[in-house]
Amino acid sequence: MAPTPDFEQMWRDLAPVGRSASSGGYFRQPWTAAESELRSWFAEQCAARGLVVEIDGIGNQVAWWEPSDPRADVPGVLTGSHLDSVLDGGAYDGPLGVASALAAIDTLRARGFEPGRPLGIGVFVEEEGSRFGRACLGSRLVTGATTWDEARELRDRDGVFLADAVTEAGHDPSAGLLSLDRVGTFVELHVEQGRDLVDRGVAVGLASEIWPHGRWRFDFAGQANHAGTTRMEDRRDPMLTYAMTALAANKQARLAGQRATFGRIAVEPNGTNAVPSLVTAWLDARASSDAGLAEMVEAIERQADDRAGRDGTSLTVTAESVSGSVGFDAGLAARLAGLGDWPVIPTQAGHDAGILSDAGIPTAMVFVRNPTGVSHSPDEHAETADCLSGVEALADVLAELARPGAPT
Ligand code: HGY
Ligand code: MN
Ligand code: MN
Repeated sequence: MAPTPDFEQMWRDLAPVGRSASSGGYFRQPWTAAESELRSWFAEQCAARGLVVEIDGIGNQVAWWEPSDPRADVPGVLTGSHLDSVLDGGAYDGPLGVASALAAIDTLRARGFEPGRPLGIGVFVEEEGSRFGRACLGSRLVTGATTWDEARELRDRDGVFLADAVTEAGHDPSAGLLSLDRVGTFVELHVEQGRDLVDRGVAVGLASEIWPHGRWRFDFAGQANHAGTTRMEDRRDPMLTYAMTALAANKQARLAGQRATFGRIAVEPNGTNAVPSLVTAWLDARASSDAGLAEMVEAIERQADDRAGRDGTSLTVTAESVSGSVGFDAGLAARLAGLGDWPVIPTQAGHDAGILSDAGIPTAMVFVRNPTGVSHSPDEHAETADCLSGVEALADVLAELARPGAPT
């Protein structure tokens, strides 16, 4: 086999794909040219390593390193992550887990490791939900948490149906979805999206849990009118109701020690000299418990409703993507943490690992230090030395899970 690119070369090869010349951020939305280029890159890297790549009807991929002993067709170990990004996102969120998985297999081979069970790398599409609004859409479809009949009706900001975007990108949804039947354990390496590891002064950690989180669409309807001739007391201005709701959400989150963000808004008709008729805003809310999340969202909705009553506007709230709390397999986390004395820490970020864990697959996450904690931003960063420590840690984890005779 020809020499395969090491981690740093893979990272250099990925750097320009979908990168904005102005912001330096990434636009790797699913079923677009940039993300398709990454999907091809992954298939090439797997082929170069003799891994048999499978792609499903919507673009999810899995590649397996088969044990030389055919009797070892026992539940396999899957690692991997996603290649799509948020709008103007960072380089590491997603691709670090995929490049590290490829590099970890190279490391295991360099160590002379022979897997005692199938060892695979998976890449799930639309993890960010940045185009069709449903987080972890690829892994939800594969696990059945979302059905294709429901998902196909999702539309992006341009009104394109999911089914059309998938087929226009060259996939055939009727070909079906990946099967996870062979997967006994899933491990996702991910850049930490927070400051826990950097504050502890360590390069690698494991995940204990994912906070429950979700996305709610708030439609504030008012009355379009002239920005100049309409007296202030005669207005039914949905922008006002939205603005007060954004303030209320921020206050609720701060008071409760949770997280709430309105990061996306659409205004109709979006004219400078007109009171809007409609303001649509999306709330991203996250909390340390399912009850806390429900309580906070209810409080925000209640205050928005009250304000709408005073503004003469109306409000409709629609839950678009909700993910319950995830507690990763504690025994698995403890067993793996012992490999490197790694801390086991919570995260407020959603991951495909959470979806597979919800589907009953014992799952772990390996975090790599993020020196600033910044993520979902062109400023997202991880030091090369820490990325390489992550590769070594992932190789240790995969060796522990896939070695001959490893307990399932
Ligand atoms: O939004 C999230 O929690 C994750 O980064 N997809
Ligand atoms: Mn991610
Ligand atoms: Mn993300």
